[in-house]
Amino acid sequence: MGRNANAKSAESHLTTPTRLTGAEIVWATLVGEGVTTVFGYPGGAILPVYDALRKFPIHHVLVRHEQGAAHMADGYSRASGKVGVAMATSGPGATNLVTGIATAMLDSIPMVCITGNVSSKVLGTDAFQEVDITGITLPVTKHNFLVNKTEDIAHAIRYAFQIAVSGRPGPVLVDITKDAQQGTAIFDFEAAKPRAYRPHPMLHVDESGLKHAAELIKNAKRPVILAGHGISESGAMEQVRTLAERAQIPVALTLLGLGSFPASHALNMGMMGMHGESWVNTAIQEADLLIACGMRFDDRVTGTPSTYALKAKKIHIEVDPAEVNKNVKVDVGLIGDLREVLEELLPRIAGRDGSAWLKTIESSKGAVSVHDIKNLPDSGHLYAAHVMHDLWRITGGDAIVATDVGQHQMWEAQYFHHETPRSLVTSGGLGTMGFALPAAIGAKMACPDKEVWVIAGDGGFQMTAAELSTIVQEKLKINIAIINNGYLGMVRQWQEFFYESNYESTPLVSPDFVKLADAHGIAGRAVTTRAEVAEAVNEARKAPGAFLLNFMVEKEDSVYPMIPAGNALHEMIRRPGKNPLVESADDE
Ligand SMILES: Cc1ncc(C[n+]2csc(CCOP(=O)(O)OP(=O)(O)O)c2C)c(N)n1
Repeated sequence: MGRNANAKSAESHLTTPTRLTGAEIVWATLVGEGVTTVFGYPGGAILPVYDALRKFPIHHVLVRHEQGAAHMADGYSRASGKVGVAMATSGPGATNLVTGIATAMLDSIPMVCITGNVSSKVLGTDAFQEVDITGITLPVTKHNFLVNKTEDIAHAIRYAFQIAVSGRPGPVLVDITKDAQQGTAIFDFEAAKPRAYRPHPMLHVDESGLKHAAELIKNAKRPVILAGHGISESGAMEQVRTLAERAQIPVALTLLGLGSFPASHALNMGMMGMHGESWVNTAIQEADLLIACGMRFDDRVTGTPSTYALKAKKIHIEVDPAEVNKNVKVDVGLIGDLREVLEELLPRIAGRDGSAWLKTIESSKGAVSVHDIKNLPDSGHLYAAHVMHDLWRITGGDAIVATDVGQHQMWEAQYFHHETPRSLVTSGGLGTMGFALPAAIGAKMACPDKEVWVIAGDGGFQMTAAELSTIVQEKLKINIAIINNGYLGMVRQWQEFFYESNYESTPLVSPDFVKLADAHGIAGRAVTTRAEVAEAVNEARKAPGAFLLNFMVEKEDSVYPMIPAGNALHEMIRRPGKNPLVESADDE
Protein backbone atom coordinates (compact mmCIF):
# COMPACT_ATOMS: atom_id res chain seq x y z
CA MET A 1 0.00 0.00 0.00
CA GLY A 2 1.19 3.50 -0.65
CA ARG A 3 1.14 4.73 2.92
CA ASN A 4 -1.02 7.78 3.38
CA ALA A 5 -2.64 6.99 0.05
CA ASN A 6 -5.43 9.44 0.92
CA ALA A 7 -3.08 12.40 0.59
CA LYS A 8 -3.95 14.63 -2.34
CA SER A 9 -3.45 18.23 -3.29
CA ALA A 10 -7.02 19.30 -2.76
CA GLU A 11 -7.83 22.81 -3.94
CA SER A 12 -10.62 22.74 -1.42
CA HIS A 13 -8.04 22.28 1.26
CA LEU A 14 -7.83 25.25 3.64
CA THR A 15 -4.20 26.33 3.51
CA THR A 16 -4.29 29.47 5.62
CA PRO A 17 -5.16 29.42 9.29
CA THR A 18 -8.89 30.19 9.60
CA ARG A 19 -11.30 30.39 12.52
CA LEU A 20 -13.83 27.56 12.24
CA THR A 21 -16.28 25.73 14.46
CA GLY A 22 -15.17 22.36 15.78
CA ALA A 23 -17.67 20.71 13.45
CA GLU A 24 -16.13 22.50 10.48
CA ILE A 25 -12.68 21.53 11.68
CA VAL A 26 -13.69 17.87 11.55
CA TRP A 27 -14.48 18.12 7.83
CA ALA A 28 -11.63 20.49 6.99
CA THR A 29 -9.19 18.04 8.54
CA LEU A 30 -10.71 15.11 6.67
CA VAL A 31 -10.49 17.07 3.40
CA GLY A 32 -6.85 17.81 4.19
CA GLU A 33 -6.23 14.09 4.74
CA GLY A 34 -7.58 13.41 1.26
CA VAL A 35 -10.89 11.89 2.36
CA THR A 36 -13.64 12.03 -0.25
CA THR A 37 -16.17 9.55 1.19
CA VAL A 38 -17.48 9.03 4.73
CA PHE A 39 -19.90 6.27 5.80
CA GLY A 40 -22.16 7.19 8.68
CA TYR A 41 -25.43 7.79 10.50
CA PRO A 42 -26.41 11.01 12.23
CA GLY A 43 -27.79 11.69 15.71
CA GLY A 44 -27.99 14.47 18.29
CA ALA A 45 -24.45 14.28 19.61
CA ILE A 46 -22.88 14.54 16.13
CA LEU A 47 -25.47 16.87 14.60
CA PRO A 48 -23.20 19.96 14.52
CA VAL A 49 -20.79 17.95 12.34
CA TYR A 50 -23.57 16.84 10.00
CA ASP A 51 -24.85 20.41 9.81
CA ALA A 52 -21.43 21.62 8.65
CA LEU A 53 -21.04 18.98 5.93
CA ARG A 54 -22.68 21.10 3.21
CA LYS A 55 -19.61 23.38 3.14
CA PHE A 56 -17.14 20.59 2.33
CA PRO A 57 -16.49 18.41 -0.74
CA ILE A 58 -17.05 15.08 0.98
CA HIS A 59 -19.66 12.53 -0.02
CA HIS A 60 -21.52 11.09 2.97
CA VAL A 61 -23.04 7.65 2.52
CA LEU A 62 -26.09 7.23 4.76
CA VAL A 63 -26.03 3.64 5.97
CA ARG A 64 -28.90 1.68 7.53
CA HIS A 65 -27.05 0.55 10.66
CA GLU A 66 -23.75 1.83 12.05
CA GLN A 67 -22.24 -1.67 11.82
CA GLY A 68 -22.69 -1.20 8.07
CA ALA A 69 -20.76 2.08 8.23
CA ALA A 70 -17.79 0.42 9.90
CA HIS A 71 -17.77 -2.50 7.44
CA MET A 72 -18.10 -0.10 4.51
CA ALA A 73 -15.15 1.95 5.71
CA ASP A 74 -13.27 -1.33 6.17
CA GLY A 75 -14.20 -2.62 2.69
CA TYR A 76 -13.24 0.76 1.22
CA SER A 77 -9.82 0.41 2.80
CA ARG A 78 -9.30 -3.25 1.87
CA ALA A 79 -10.14 -2.58 -1.77
CA SER A 80 -8.13 0.62 -2.19
CA GLY A 81 -5.41 0.80 0.46
CA LYS A 82 -6.77 4.17 1.58
CA VAL A 83 -8.02 4.90 5.09
CA GLY A 84 -11.76 4.26 5.38
CA VAL A 85 -13.78 6.67 7.53
CA ALA A 86 -16.93 5.86 9.52
CA MET A 87 -19.03 8.29 11.58
CA ALA A 88 -21.70 7.82 14.23
CA THR A 89 -23.47 9.56 17.03
CA SER A 90 -23.02 8.82 20.74
CA GLY A 91 -24.48 5.91 22.71
CA PRO A 92 -26.10 3.24 20.51
CA GLY A 93 -24.68 4.78 17.35
CA ALA A 94 -21.19 4.38 18.71
CA THR A 95 -21.74 0.90 20.16
CA ASN A 96 -23.16 -0.27 16.83
CA LEU A 97 -19.74 0.44 15.32
CA VAL A 98 -17.94 -1.93 17.68
CA THR A 99 -18.24 -5.19 15.69
CA GLY A 100 -16.95 -3.41 12.61
CA ILE A 101 -14.05 -1.87 14.53
CA ALA A 102 -13.09 -5.26 16.00
CA THR A 103 -13.28 -6.79 12.52
CA ALA A 104 -10.82 -4.19 11.21
CA MET A 105 -8.58 -4.60 14.25
CA LEU A 106 -8.19 -8.37 13.84
CA ASP A 107 -7.32 -7.97 10.14
CA SER A 108 -5.09 -4.87 10.56
CA ILE A 109 -7.22 -2.55 8.44
CA PRO A 110 -6.48 1.19 8.62
CA MET A 111 -9.70 2.95 9.49
CA VAL A 112 -10.72 6.13 11.34
CA CYS A 113 -14.03 6.25 13.22
CA ILE A 114 -15.42 9.56 14.41
CA THR A 115 -18.13 9.59 17.06
CA GLY A 116 -19.96 12.42 18.76
CA ASN A 117 -20.40 12.37 22.50
CA VAL A 118 -22.45 14.33 25.02
CA SER A 119 -21.18 17.73 26.16
CA SER A 120 -18.12 17.66 28.37
CA LYS A 121 -19.96 19.14 31.35
CA VAL A 122 -22.25 16.07 31.52
CA LEU A 123 -19.65 13.45 30.57
CA GLY A 124 -19.70 10.68 33.13
CA THR A 125 -23.24 11.43 34.39
CA ASP A 126 -25.07 8.75 32.35
CA ALA A 127 -26.52 11.56 30.27
CA PHE A 128 -28.96 10.64 27.50
CA GLN A 129 -27.19 8.46 24.91
CA GLU A 130 -23.89 8.62 26.73
CA VAL A 131 -21.50 5.68 26.63
CA ASP A 132 -17.83 5.52 27.35
CA ILE A 133 -16.97 4.53 23.79
CA THR A 134 -13.24 5.06 24.26
CA GLY A 135 -13.43 2.63 27.20
CA ILE A 136 -15.54 0.16 25.23
CA THR A 137 -13.28 0.20 22.17
CA LEU A 138 -9.97 0.27 24.03
CA PRO A 139 -9.19 -3.41 23.33
CA VAL A 140 -10.37 -3.30 19.69
CA THR A 141 -8.76 -0.10 18.47
CA LYS A 142 -5.12 0.53 17.76
CA HIS A 143 -5.62 3.78 19.64
CA ASN A 144 -8.47 6.10 20.55
CA PHE A 145 -9.01 9.71 21.61
CA LEU A 146 -11.62 11.54 23.66
CA VAL A 147 -11.55 15.16 22.48
CA ASN A 148 -13.35 17.79 24.56
CA LYS A 149 -11.60 20.95 23.34
CA THR A 150 -12.23 22.47 19.92
CA GLU A 151 -8.57 23.35 19.44
CA ASP A 152 -7.57 19.67 19.85
CA ILE A 153 -9.83 18.27 17.12
CA ALA A 154 -7.58 18.73 14.08
CA HIS A 155 -4.55 17.29 15.81
CA ALA A 156 -6.47 14.26 17.12
CA ILE A 157 -7.86 13.45 13.66
CA ARG A 158 -4.49 13.90 11.96
CA TYR A 159 -2.86 11.75 14.61
CA ALA A 160 -5.57 9.14 14.12
CA PHE A 161 -4.76 8.91 10.41
CA GLN A 162 -1.07 8.61 11.10
CA ILE A 163 -1.54 5.86 13.68
CA ALA A 164 -4.00 3.98 11.44
CA VAL A 165 -1.42 3.57 8.66
CA SER A 166 1.85 3.39 10.62
CA GLY A 167 3.56 0.10 11.32
CA ARG A 168 0.87 -2.55 11.62
CA PRO A 169 -2.27 -0.78 10.35
CA GLY A 170 -5.46 -0.71 12.40
CA PRO A 171 -8.60 1.20 13.39
CA VAL A 172 -8.47 4.42 15.43
CA LEU A 173 -11.46 6.12 17.05
CA VAL A 174 -11.87 9.84 17.74
CA ASP A 175 -14.73 10.67 20.12
CA ILE A 176 -15.62 14.39 20.14
CA THR A 177 -17.89 16.03 22.68
CA LYS A 178 -20.77 18.13 21.41
CA ASP A 179 -19.47 21.33 23.00
CA ALA A 180 -16.09 20.82 21.31
CA GLN A 181 -17.94 20.55 17.98
CA GLN A 182 -19.87 23.77 18.73
CA GLY A 183 -16.94 25.91 19.91
CA THR A 184 -14.56 27.72 17.57
CA ALA A 185 -10.79 27.64 17.15
CA ILE A 186 -8.16 28.56 14.61
CA PHE A 187 -7.84 25.72 12.11
CA ASP A 188 -4.28 25.30 10.88
CA PHE A 189 -3.91 21.99 9.05
CA GLU A 190 -0.12 22.00 8.84
CA ALA A 191 0.36 23.00 12.46
CA ALA A 192 -1.94 20.17 13.52
CA LYS A 193 0.46 17.62 12.06
CA PRO A 194 1.26 15.07 14.74
CA ARG A 195 4.79 14.57 15.95
CA ALA A 196 6.63 11.69 14.32
CA TYR A 197 4.99 8.45 15.39
CA ARG A 198 7.24 5.44 15.84
CA PRO A 199 5.24 2.28 16.03
CA HIS A 200 8.04 0.47 17.85
CA PRO A 201 11.62 1.44 18.73
CA MET A 202 12.89 -1.93 17.45
CA LEU A 203 11.53 -1.34 13.95
CA HIS A 204 14.70 -1.67 11.94
CA VAL A 205 16.12 -4.46 9.84
CA ASP A 206 18.61 -6.40 11.87
CA GLU A 207 21.88 -7.08 10.04
CA SER A 208 22.75 -10.37 11.75
CA GLY A 209 19.18 -11.59 11.29
CA LEU A 210 19.36 -10.89 7.56
CA LYS A 211 22.62 -12.81 7.30
CA HIS A 212 21.19 -15.73 9.25
CA ALA A 213 18.01 -15.77 7.12
CA ALA A 214 19.98 -15.74 3.86
CA GLU A 215 22.09 -18.63 5.14
CA LEU A 216 19.00 -20.67 6.08
CA ILE A 217 17.47 -20.06 2.63
CA LYS A 218 20.69 -21.04 0.89
CA ASN A 219 20.94 -24.34 2.77
CA ALA A 220 17.27 -25.33 2.75
CA LYS A 221 16.20 -28.40 0.79
CA ARG A 222 12.46 -28.12 1.38
CA PRO A 223 11.58 -24.43 1.89
CA VAL A 224 8.07 -22.96 1.82
CA ILE A 225 7.04 -19.28 1.79
CA LEU A 226 3.97 -18.55 3.93
CA ALA A 227 2.28 -15.55 2.31
CA GLY A 228 -0.01 -13.44 4.51
CA HIS A 229 -2.01 -10.25 4.56
CA GLY A 230 1.10 -8.15 5.28
CA ILE A 231 2.12 -8.57 1.63
CA SER A 232 -0.70 -6.45 0.27
CA GLU A 233 -0.68 -4.12 3.28
CA SER A 234 3.01 -3.28 2.72
CA GLY A 235 2.85 -3.53 -1.07
CA ALA A 236 5.49 -6.30 -1.15
CA MET A 237 4.00 -8.35 -4.03
CA GLU A 238 7.02 -7.82 -6.30
CA GLN A 239 9.53 -8.63 -3.58
CA VAL A 240 7.80 -11.85 -2.51
CA ARG A 241 7.57 -12.93 -6.12
CA THR A 242 11.26 -12.23 -6.70
CA LEU A 243 12.21 -14.24 -3.62
CA ALA A 244 10.04 -17.18 -4.69
CA GLU A 245 11.28 -17.17 -8.29
CA ARG A 246 14.94 -16.58 -7.56
CA ALA A 247 15.19 -19.32 -4.94
CA GLN A 248 12.47 -21.53 -6.52
CA ILE A 249 10.44 -21.68 -3.32
CA PRO A 250 6.78 -22.77 -3.40
CA VAL A 251 4.27 -20.38 -1.83
CA ALA A 252 1.39 -21.23 0.53
CA LEU A 253 -1.16 -18.51 1.24
CA THR A 254 -3.32 -17.60 4.20
CA LEU A 255 -6.95 -16.65 3.54
CA LEU A 256 -6.06 -12.95 3.67
CA GLY A 257 -2.94 -13.57 1.61
CA LEU A 258 -4.98 -14.78 -1.38
CA GLY A 259 -4.31 -12.51 -4.34
CA SER A 260 -0.99 -11.21 -3.07
CA PHE A 261 0.77 -13.94 -5.06
CA PRO A 262 -0.91 -14.78 -8.39
CA ALA A 263 -3.06 -17.90 -8.26
CA SER A 264 -1.85 -18.95 -11.71
CA HIS A 265 1.83 -18.72 -10.84
CA ALA A 266 3.63 -22.06 -11.10
CA LEU A 267 5.03 -21.67 -7.58
CA ASN A 268 1.63 -20.95 -6.01
CA MET A 269 0.52 -24.04 -4.06
CA GLY A 270 -2.76 -22.52 -2.81
CA MET A 271 -4.34 -21.88 0.58
CA MET A 272 -2.96 -23.39 3.78
CA GLY A 273 -4.70 -24.26 7.03
CA MET A 274 -8.02 -25.66 8.20
CA HIS A 275 -9.61 -25.75 4.74
CA GLY A 276 -6.41 -25.59 2.73
CA GLU A 277 -5.50 -28.27 0.22
CA SER A 278 -3.80 -31.43 1.44
CA TRP A 279 -0.59 -30.94 -0.54
CA VAL A 280 -0.15 -27.44 0.88
CA ASN A 281 -0.44 -28.58 4.49
CA THR A 282 1.68 -31.66 3.78
CA ALA A 283 4.40 -29.48 2.28
CA ILE A 284 4.37 -27.30 5.40
CA GLN A 285 4.62 -30.35 7.68
CA GLU A 286 7.49 -31.75 5.59
CA ALA A 287 9.32 -28.44 5.08
CA ASP A 288 12.79 -27.85 6.49
CA LEU A 289 12.35 -24.07 6.29
CA LEU A 290 9.32 -21.77 6.55
CA ILE A 291 9.65 -18.13 5.52
CA ALA A 292 6.61 -16.42 7.01
CA CYS A 293 5.85 -13.12 5.27
CA GLY A 294 3.38 -10.78 6.98
CA MET A 295 1.30 -13.46 8.68
CA ARG A 296 0.72 -14.28 12.33
CA PHE A 297 0.49 -18.07 12.66
CA ASP A 298 -3.23 -17.94 13.49
CA ASP A 299 -4.65 -21.19 14.89
CA ARG A 300 -6.73 -21.69 11.71
CA VAL A 301 -3.39 -21.90 9.90
CA THR A 302 -1.24 -23.94 12.32
CA GLY A 303 -3.63 -26.47 13.86
CA THR A 304 -2.17 -27.44 17.24
CA PRO A 305 1.08 -25.46 17.53
CA SER A 306 2.87 -28.36 19.26
CA THR A 307 2.47 -30.43 16.08
CA TYR A 308 3.15 -27.63 13.59
CA ALA A 309 5.99 -27.93 11.04
CA LEU A 310 8.29 -29.65 13.49
CA LYS A 311 11.00 -30.35 10.90
CA ALA A 312 11.28 -26.72 9.83
CA LYS A 313 13.48 -23.85 10.84
CA LYS A 314 11.42 -20.68 10.77
CA ILE A 315 12.04 -17.14 9.55
CA HIS A 316 9.34 -14.63 10.46
CA ILE A 317 9.21 -11.26 8.68
CA GLU A 318 6.65 -9.13 10.47
CA VAL A 319 5.96 -5.48 11.23
CA ASP A 320 4.51 -6.09 14.68
CA PRO A 321 7.18 -7.32 17.13
CA ALA A 322 4.45 -8.69 19.41
CA GLU A 323 3.59 -11.30 16.76
CA VAL A 324 7.10 -12.76 16.60
CA ASN A 325 7.40 -15.86 18.84
CA LYS A 326 3.77 -15.36 19.98
CA ASN A 327 2.14 -18.50 18.57
CA VAL A 328 5.11 -20.28 17.00
CA LYS A 329 8.75 -20.09 18.11
CA VAL A 330 10.97 -18.93 15.27
CA ASP A 331 14.69 -19.12 14.53
CA VAL A 332 14.98 -15.68 12.95
CA GLY A 333 12.61 -12.77 13.47
CA LEU A 334 13.04 -9.91 11.02
CA ILE A 335 11.01 -7.04 12.38
CA GLY A 336 10.03 -4.27 10.02
CA ASP A 337 7.95 -3.36 7.00
CA LEU A 338 7.82 -6.50 4.86
CA ARG A 339 8.71 -4.73 1.64
CA GLU A 340 11.68 -2.95 3.19
CA VAL A 341 12.96 -6.11 4.86
CA LEU A 342 12.69 -8.12 1.64
CA GLU A 343 14.49 -5.37 -0.27
CA GLU A 344 17.37 -5.76 2.18
CA LEU A 345 17.24 -9.53 2.05
CA LEU A 346 16.95 -10.09 -1.70
CA PRO A 347 20.48 -9.01 -2.70
CA ARG A 348 21.76 -11.76 -0.39
CA ILE A 349 19.73 -14.50 -2.07
CA ALA A 350 21.27 -16.39 -4.97
CA GLY A 351 19.54 -18.67 -7.49
CA ARG A 352 18.77 -22.15 -6.17
CA ASP A 353 17.68 -25.39 -7.79
CA GLY A 354 14.38 -26.30 -6.16
CA SER A 355 13.25 -28.89 -8.68
CA ALA A 356 13.44 -32.01 -6.46
CA TRP A 357 11.23 -30.44 -3.75
CA LEU A 358 8.80 -29.00 -6.30
CA LYS A 359 8.50 -32.43 -7.91
CA THR A 360 7.72 -34.02 -4.53
CA ILE A 361 4.93 -31.49 -3.95
CA GLU A 362 3.54 -32.03 -7.44
CA SER A 363 3.38 -35.79 -6.89
CA SER A 364 1.47 -35.35 -3.62
CA LYS A 365 -1.39 -33.78 -5.62
CA GLY A 366 -1.94 -37.29 -7.04
CA ALA A 367 -5.37 -38.53 -5.98
CA VAL A 368 -6.80 -35.16 -5.10
CA SER A 369 -9.08 -34.72 -8.10
CA VAL A 370 -11.08 -37.73 -6.89
CA HIS A 371 -12.16 -35.63 -3.92
CA ASP A 372 -13.01 -32.55 -5.95
CA ILE A 373 -16.74 -31.95 -6.14
CA LYS A 374 -16.21 -30.11 -9.39
CA ASN A 375 -15.23 -33.36 -11.08
CA LEU A 376 -18.49 -35.14 -10.30
CA PRO A 377 -20.87 -35.44 -13.22
CA ASP A 378 -23.91 -33.15 -13.22
CA SER A 379 -26.46 -34.96 -11.07
CA GLY A 380 -28.98 -32.14 -11.20
CA HIS A 381 -27.85 -30.96 -7.77
CA LEU A 382 -26.35 -27.52 -7.42
CA TYR A 383 -23.15 -27.38 -5.40
CA ALA A 384 -21.64 -24.14 -4.14
CA ALA A 385 -18.29 -25.15 -5.64
CA HIS A 386 -19.89 -25.03 -9.10
CA VAL A 387 -21.19 -21.54 -8.46
CA MET A 388 -17.76 -20.31 -7.32
CA HIS A 389 -16.06 -21.97 -10.25
CA ASP A 390 -18.44 -20.39 -12.77
CA LEU A 391 -18.23 -16.99 -11.12
CA TRP A 392 -14.46 -17.17 -11.43
CA ARG A 393 -14.54 -18.47 -14.99
CA ILE A 394 -17.08 -15.95 -16.27
CA THR A 395 -15.55 -12.89 -14.59
CA GLY A 396 -12.09 -14.09 -15.61
CA GLY A 397 -11.27 -13.56 -11.95
CA ASP A 398 -11.26 -9.83 -12.67
CA ALA A 399 -13.61 -8.71 -9.91
CA ILE A 400 -13.56 -7.69 -6.29
CA VAL A 401 -15.33 -10.37 -4.28
CA ALA A 402 -16.59 -9.55 -0.81
CA THR A 403 -17.51 -12.68 1.09
CA ASP A 404 -19.36 -13.24 4.29
CA VAL A 405 -18.32 -15.87 6.81
CA GLY A 406 -19.08 -19.56 6.67
CA GLN A 407 -18.88 -22.42 4.21
CA HIS A 408 -19.34 -20.19 1.15
CA GLN A 409 -16.31 -18.16 2.29
CA MET A 410 -14.14 -21.27 2.23
CA TRP A 411 -15.56 -22.47 -1.10
CA GLU A 412 -14.83 -19.04 -2.55
CA ALA A 413 -11.26 -19.28 -1.28
CA GLN A 414 -10.92 -22.74 -2.83
CA TYR A 415 -12.57 -22.20 -6.21
CA PHE A 416 -12.30 -18.49 -7.07
CA HIS A 417 -8.67 -17.95 -8.01
CA HIS A 418 -7.35 -14.53 -7.11
CA GLU A 419 -4.59 -13.09 -9.27
CA THR A 420 -4.27 -9.63 -7.77
CA PRO A 421 -4.11 -8.17 -4.27
CA ARG A 422 -7.18 -6.43 -2.81
CA SER A 423 -9.50 -8.55 -4.96
CA LEU A 424 -10.78 -10.60 -1.99
CA VAL A 425 -12.49 -8.65 0.77
CA THR A 426 -13.22 -10.99 3.65
CA SER A 427 -13.26 -11.02 7.44
CA GLY A 428 -10.49 -13.43 8.40
CA GLY A 429 -9.51 -12.82 12.02
CA LEU A 430 -12.85 -12.04 13.63
CA GLY A 431 -14.95 -14.04 11.16
CA THR A 432 -17.80 -11.53 11.15
CA MET A 433 -21.10 -12.62 9.64
CA GLY A 434 -22.90 -9.71 8.01
CA PHE A 435 -19.63 -8.31 6.67
CA ALA A 436 -20.00 -8.98 2.95
CA LEU A 437 -22.81 -6.69 1.83
CA PRO A 438 -21.62 -3.48 3.51
CA ALA A 439 -17.95 -4.26 2.78
CA ALA A 440 -18.85 -4.62 -0.90
CA ILE A 441 -20.53 -1.20 -0.81
CA GLY A 442 -17.31 0.29 0.58
CA ALA A 443 -15.24 -1.54 -2.06
CA LYS A 444 -17.48 -0.31 -4.88
CA MET A 445 -17.31 3.28 -3.63
CA ALA A 446 -13.50 3.00 -3.54
CA CYS A 447 -13.21 1.28 -6.93
CA PRO A 448 -16.27 2.34 -8.98
CA ASP A 449 -14.85 0.91 -12.20
CA LYS A 450 -14.38 -2.60 -10.80
CA GLU A 451 -16.92 -5.38 -11.02
CA VAL A 452 -17.97 -6.14 -7.44
CA TRP A 453 -19.63 -9.32 -6.19
CA VAL A 454 -21.06 -10.11 -2.78
CA ILE A 455 -20.94 -13.80 -1.88
CA ALA A 456 -22.93 -14.46 1.27
CA GLY A 457 -24.71 -17.30 3.02
CA ASP A 458 -28.44 -17.14 3.72
CA GLY A 459 -27.61 -16.60 7.40
CA GLY A 460 -25.03 -13.82 7.25
CA PHE A 461 -26.86 -12.00 4.48
CA GLN A 462 -29.82 -11.48 6.81
CA MET A 463 -27.62 -9.81 9.41
CA THR A 464 -27.02 -6.69 7.32
CA ALA A 465 -29.56 -7.05 4.49
CA ALA A 466 -30.93 -3.61 5.36
CA GLU A 467 -27.95 -2.18 3.46
CA LEU A 468 -29.69 -3.19 0.22
CA SER A 469 -31.36 0.22 0.61
CA THR A 470 -27.96 1.89 0.73
CA ILE A 471 -27.04 0.22 -2.57
CA VAL A 472 -30.17 1.67 -4.13
CA GLN A 473 -29.76 5.11 -2.58
CA GLU A 474 -26.17 5.27 -3.88
CA LYS A 475 -27.14 3.73 -7.27
CA LEU A 476 -24.38 1.13 -7.05
CA LYS A 477 -23.91 -1.68 -9.54
CA ILE A 478 -23.16 -4.54 -7.17
CA ASN A 479 -23.95 -8.19 -7.91
CA ILE A 480 -25.03 -10.38 -5.04
CA ALA A 481 -24.76 -14.17 -4.90
CA ILE A 482 -26.51 -15.78 -1.95
CA ILE A 483 -25.40 -19.35 -1.37
CA ASN A 484 -28.65 -20.56 0.10
CA ASN A 485 -28.44 -23.94 1.82
CA GLY A 486 -31.23 -23.43 4.34
CA TYR A 487 -28.79 -23.77 7.23
CA LEU A 488 -26.20 -21.87 9.16
CA GLY A 489 -24.02 -24.08 7.03
CA MET A 490 -20.63 -23.99 8.67
CA VAL A 491 -22.12 -24.56 12.11
CA ARG A 492 -24.26 -27.38 10.73
CA GLN A 493 -21.08 -28.93 9.34
CA TRP A 494 -19.44 -28.85 12.79
CA GLN A 495 -22.60 -30.39 14.25
CA GLU A 496 -22.46 -33.15 11.62
CA PHE A 497 -18.77 -33.89 12.22
CA PHE A 498 -18.42 -33.31 15.96
CA TYR A 499 -21.91 -33.29 17.56
CA GLU A 500 -23.54 -36.42 16.09
CA SER A 501 -25.52 -34.42 13.51
CA ASN A 502 -27.57 -32.75 16.21
CA TYR A 503 -28.70 -29.82 14.11
CA GLU A 504 -29.71 -27.62 17.02
CA SER A 505 -30.64 -24.07 15.93
CA THR A 506 -29.02 -24.25 12.53
CA PRO A 507 -31.94 -24.89 10.12
CA LEU A 508 -32.84 -21.46 8.86
CA VAL A 509 -36.08 -20.02 7.51
CA SER A 510 -35.38 -17.14 5.16
CA PRO A 511 -37.45 -14.65 3.25
CA ASP A 512 -37.71 -15.03 -0.51
CA PHE A 513 -34.49 -13.15 -1.25
CA VAL A 514 -35.53 -12.33 -4.81
CA LYS A 515 -38.72 -10.71 -3.50
CA LEU A 516 -36.71 -8.93 -0.82
CA ALA A 517 -34.45 -7.51 -3.52
CA ASP A 518 -37.51 -6.56 -5.55
CA ALA A 519 -38.95 -4.69 -2.58
CA HIS A 520 -35.81 -2.58 -2.65
CA GLY A 521 -36.00 -2.04 -6.41
CA ILE A 522 -33.23 -4.54 -7.10
CA ALA A 523 -33.67 -7.18 -9.81
CA GLY A 524 -32.90 -10.82 -9.14
CA ARG A 525 -33.60 -14.47 -9.81
CA ALA A 526 -33.35 -17.82 -8.13
CA VAL A 527 -31.05 -20.51 -9.54
CA THR A 528 -31.68 -24.17 -8.80
CA THR A 529 -29.60 -26.18 -11.28
CA ARG A 530 -26.00 -26.29 -12.33
CA ALA A 531 -26.97 -25.75 -15.96
CA GLU A 532 -28.47 -22.33 -15.17
CA VAL A 533 -25.53 -20.89 -13.27
CA ALA A 534 -23.54 -19.41 -16.15
CA GLU A 535 -26.58 -17.83 -17.77
CA ALA A 536 -27.70 -16.31 -14.46
CA VAL A 537 -24.26 -14.90 -13.73
CA ASN A 538 -24.19 -13.32 -17.17
CA GLU A 539 -27.66 -11.88 -16.67
CA ALA A 540 -26.55 -10.28 -13.42
CA ARG A 541 -23.41 -8.86 -14.99
CA LYS A 542 -25.33 -7.36 -17.91
CA ALA A 543 -28.07 -5.80 -15.80
CA PRO A 544 -27.67 -2.04 -15.50
CA GLY A 545 -28.16 -1.95 -11.74
CA ALA A 546 -27.59 -4.14 -8.73
CA PHE A 547 -28.69 -7.76 -9.18
CA LEU A 548 -29.30 -10.55 -6.70
CA LEU A 549 -28.91 -14.26 -7.44
CA ASN A 550 -30.35 -16.72 -4.96
CA PHE A 551 -28.45 -19.99 -5.51
CA MET A 552 -30.43 -22.85 -3.99
CA VAL A 553 -27.52 -25.18 -3.30
CA GLU A 554 -27.26 -28.69 -1.88
CA LYS A 555 -28.43 -28.36 1.72
CA GLU A 556 -26.01 -30.60 3.57
CA ASP A 557 -22.79 -30.33 1.61
CA SER A 558 -19.61 -29.79 3.65
CA VAL A 559 -16.34 -28.01 3.07
CA TYR A 560 -13.47 -30.42 2.49
CA PRO A 561 -10.73 -30.94 3.34
CA MET A 562 -11.12 -30.01 6.97
CA ILE A 563 -8.60 -30.17 9.76
CA PRO A 564 -10.64 -30.43 12.96
CA ALA A 565 -9.73 -27.73 15.48
CA GLY A 566 -7.01 -29.09 17.75
CA ASN A 567 -5.62 -31.52 15.18
CA ALA A 568 -2.30 -31.42 13.37
CA LEU A 569 -2.16 -30.15 9.79
CA HIS A 570 -1.84 -33.63 8.33
CA GLU A 571 -4.85 -35.01 10.27
CA MET A 572 -7.63 -33.96 7.93
CA ILE A 573 -11.12 -35.08 6.98
CA ARG A 574 -11.47 -35.55 3.21
CA ARG A 575 -14.56 -35.53 1.03
CA PRO A 576 -15.55 -39.20 1.00
CA GLY A 577 -13.39 -40.63 -1.80
CA LYS A 578 -15.33 -41.54 -4.91
CA ASN A 579 -14.43 -42.33 -8.43
CA PRO A 580 -16.14 -39.54 -10.34
CA LEU A 581 -16.44 -41.71 -13.44
CA VAL A 582 -18.64 -44.35 -11.84
CA GLU A 583 -20.38 -42.72 -8.89
CA SER A 584 -22.66 -39.72 -8.95
CA ALA A 585 -23.21 -36.92 -6.49
CA ASP A 586 -26.43 -38.68 -5.46
CA ASP A 587 -24.29 -41.06 -3.44
CA GLU A 588 -22.98 -38.24 -1.25
C1 LIG B 1 -21.77 -12.45 13.93
C2 LIG B 1 -21.49 -13.91 13.94
N1 LIG B 1 -22.29 -14.74 14.64
C3 LIG B 1 -22.05 -16.08 14.65
C4 LIG B 1 -20.99 -16.59 13.96
C5 LIG B 1 -20.70 -18.09 13.99
N2 LIG B 1 -20.83 -18.65 12.63
C6 LIG B 1 -19.76 -18.90 11.82
S1 LIG B 1 -20.20 -19.50 10.34
C7 LIG B 1 -21.82 -19.51 10.75
C8 LIG B 1 -22.88 -19.99 9.79
C9 LIG B 1 -22.98 -19.15 8.58
O1 LIG B 1 -24.14 -19.51 7.89
P1 LIG B 1 -24.50 -18.85 6.51
O2 LIG B 1 -24.38 -17.38 6.60
O3 LIG B 1 -25.80 -19.35 6.06
O4 LIG B 1 -23.31 -19.34 5.57
P2 LIG B 1 -22.89 -20.84 5.16
O5 LIG B 1 -21.95 -21.35 6.20
O6 LIG B 1 -24.13 -21.65 5.07
O7 LIG B 1 -22.20 -20.67 3.85
C10 LIG B 1 -22.01 -19.03 12.05
C11 LIG B 1 -23.32 -18.93 12.73
C12 LIG B 1 -20.17 -15.68 13.26
N3 LIG B 1 -19.09 -16.07 12.59
N4 LIG B 1 -20.46 -14.35 13.25
